[in-house]
Amino acid sequence: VEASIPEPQRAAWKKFSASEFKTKDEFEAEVVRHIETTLARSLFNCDEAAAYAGTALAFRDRLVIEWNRTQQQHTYADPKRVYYLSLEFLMGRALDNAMLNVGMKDIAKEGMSDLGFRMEDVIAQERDAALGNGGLGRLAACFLDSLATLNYPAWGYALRYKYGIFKQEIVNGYQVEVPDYWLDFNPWEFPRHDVTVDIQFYGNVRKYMDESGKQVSVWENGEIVNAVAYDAPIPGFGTRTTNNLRLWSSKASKGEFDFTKFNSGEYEASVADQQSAETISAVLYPNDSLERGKELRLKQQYFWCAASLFDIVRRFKKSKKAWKEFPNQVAIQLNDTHPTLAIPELQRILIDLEGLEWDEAWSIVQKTFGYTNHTVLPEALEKWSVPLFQHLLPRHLQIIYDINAIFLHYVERNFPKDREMLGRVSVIEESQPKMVRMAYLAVIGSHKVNGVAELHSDLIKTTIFKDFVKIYGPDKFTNVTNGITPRRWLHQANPRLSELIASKLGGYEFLRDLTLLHKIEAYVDDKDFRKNFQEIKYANKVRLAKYTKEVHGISVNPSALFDIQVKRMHEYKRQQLNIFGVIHRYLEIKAMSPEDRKKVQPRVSFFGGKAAPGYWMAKTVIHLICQVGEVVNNDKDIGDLLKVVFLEDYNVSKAEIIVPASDISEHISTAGTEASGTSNMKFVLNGGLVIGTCDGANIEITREVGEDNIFLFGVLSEDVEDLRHAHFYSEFNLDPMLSHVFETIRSGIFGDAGQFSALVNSIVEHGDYYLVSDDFKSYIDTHKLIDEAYKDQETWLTKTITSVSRMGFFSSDRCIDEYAEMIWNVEPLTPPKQNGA
Ligand code: RUG
Repeated sequence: VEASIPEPQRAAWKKFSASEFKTKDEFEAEVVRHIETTLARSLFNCDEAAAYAGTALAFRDRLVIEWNRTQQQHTYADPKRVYYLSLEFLMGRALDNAMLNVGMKDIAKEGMSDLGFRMEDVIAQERDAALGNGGLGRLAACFLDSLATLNYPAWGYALRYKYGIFKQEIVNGYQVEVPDYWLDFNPWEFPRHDVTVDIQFYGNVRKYMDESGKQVSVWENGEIVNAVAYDAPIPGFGTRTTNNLRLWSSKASKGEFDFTKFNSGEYEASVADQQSAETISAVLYPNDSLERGKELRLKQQYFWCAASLFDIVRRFKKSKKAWKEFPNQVAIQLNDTHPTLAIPELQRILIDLEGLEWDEAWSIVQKTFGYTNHTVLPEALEKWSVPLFQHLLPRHLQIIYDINAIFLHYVERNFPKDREMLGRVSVIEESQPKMVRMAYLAVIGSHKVNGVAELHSDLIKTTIFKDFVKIYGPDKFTNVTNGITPRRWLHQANPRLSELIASKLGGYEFLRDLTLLHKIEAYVDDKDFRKNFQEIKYANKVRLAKYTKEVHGISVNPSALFDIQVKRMHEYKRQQLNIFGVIHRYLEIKAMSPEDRKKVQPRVSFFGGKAAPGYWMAKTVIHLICQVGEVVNNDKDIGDLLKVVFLEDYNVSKAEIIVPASDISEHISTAGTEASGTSNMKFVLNGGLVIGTCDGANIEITREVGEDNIFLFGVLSEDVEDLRHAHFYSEFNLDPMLSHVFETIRSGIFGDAGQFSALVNSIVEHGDYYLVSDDFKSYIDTHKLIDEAYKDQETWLTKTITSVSRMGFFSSDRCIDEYAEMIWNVEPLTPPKQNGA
């Protein structure tokens, strides 16, 4: 490409080509230039928001230079690329991450101070990019960080929601949802109006024979909506590689509005098409692990898959390679079933638009896709009604029927004695109305299916995909245990701990190879190291205590044991077990003599998390937590012995304050329900211990840190079904301690008991599906052990240091290398050295 440009132009271009700032002065010059010219502000009216904007724009320029270079290198080398399709990317804030990843935070901090600002205040101005619900979206964000850090040629594809996950306000102890319009000022994105794709919905399919006698299908007469690309640079840590996250925004294809209608006075009708098109990417569905089958959601999924595949195919076609090379150039990972439509869409492109034969196309499709499953919960497995499909995506439904027919033929031939299997594995569920089972389609259309922790990957093979293991053999199914990026979850969230570790390991290489952490175990008895480690934990607790006072008006003592459960509110995650335990603790303290109270280990129980707006039971649990807090925190008998705090609007940037402050964190899902969990990893990496069930990644955390360094309790997953059965068919014996808790709730001391009756009755009358009663006693006993263990601060400290040193396995870099080798078959592409060719 370069050779086609005449030398004088090339020289002029190179001479004036943008270059990145390298010194503090150059940084300040960039910030001031942006504040004065891009933002039209001055020394006299530059507030913290403007200081943030100027700093972000200065860093954005830096990222863009590397981003352009990375993309040029990738275009030139044309390696196999990874495309990570995820409907959610819970990115959080970008500025701090950008500063740390390019290694310029210290310089920027000094520069900001010269200009009269504190870096913490500047960073705090940024709104979270909250395009996700919880673990699934945050995992995708950690993966982008690792992909760039490890120099993999990779793109993320998602939707550019106008409204991310709602902001949670707590009003009189109830959750209220407030829209999160985060795009007011977003310096991190670049609109690419030149990258606009036509996406079709509705219409009909016309079939005819062409001259060669081949049947041709044409999808026509549909409605067209435009997908406009918005790009965000993703910088790697300690590398020049800067990858791309492409977000699609929907726009009416007919221009801004209908002039004919406008001129005839029909003002509302004139903008109706525009509004209807823009609705597609307007809002993130706020359900975590729950699918509701709404037409707009299916529209979102197709809009995003079709735009992304168009883009991927266009990039491939530029290379002029044969179609059979497609899977050697392209690996597409489906993050959950949300992007499953990409499977029939690629098949449609190949057979209807590119003229390939079915079998050749299907072989390309299967080799291209990998599918990650994140749940075995039945309510989270996506199904779409056939009539809805027929209406919205008629050609895709035909293709799905054809995929299914060929698949069922195969099953019939290979399992002639198991007729029932056909009904069990069919992509089409024979219900009223018929439903398309997206998870089955994802399994059939992919070459690998993975779960996200060992137990979970075993469970999918014995439950939801049992028949598919028989059909395809066990090798199609694999495990990639989740991980987290140590850049955000250690270096950024806990800079002092990161610095302490670096001081012992001779630098920050551990942030690129987290297994190096094992070397700090050698310092577990080192007096200075221990003292520093403990001081850092205390300082982090002070930071959270300060936040709690400022935001919630609740004073907590940083010397108390900080017990934290922050995650989406869900019955399977069992925040109800936790709050019942807190009530039990409160009752116990109340019943004690003043002498006995002196022996009590003071505690603060922190909760945080959003409930899906329509999830009434989860909202009831939030309300109970708030009400218990009101009573306990104002009870003079209790003082600092127990405090209960509901941290409003839990999100990524708040997690960065909360996670480093825990002594204990709670990961207490009913065994077999939490696929992995990732906050468990974050807490341990930051020097907290875990109370948890034998579920998800808790099991591998135990294997790594050792049984002595984790507090496990509760029933095992293999016993869950029998216990559920027993609740209905044997006598239901409620633990007396739990009975007492329920009586207390019924007494009305936490407000109108009627509000909590469904919650209590779900346990005492409706089968206790989540086994709260079965686990209650061992949960309480384990907390007693924790209280005792915490009193011995020296042993506790040894446990925490040892655990941190053994967390190397849980880096998302390890996951990405596993995906690359086992599933994608891609290699890193190292960027040239600075100033190199
Ligand atoms: O609930 C799971 C978590 O256990 C897991 O750690 C996370 C990332 O793998 O994904 C969560 N998840 C599952 N979010 N949505 C679903 C179901 O669609």
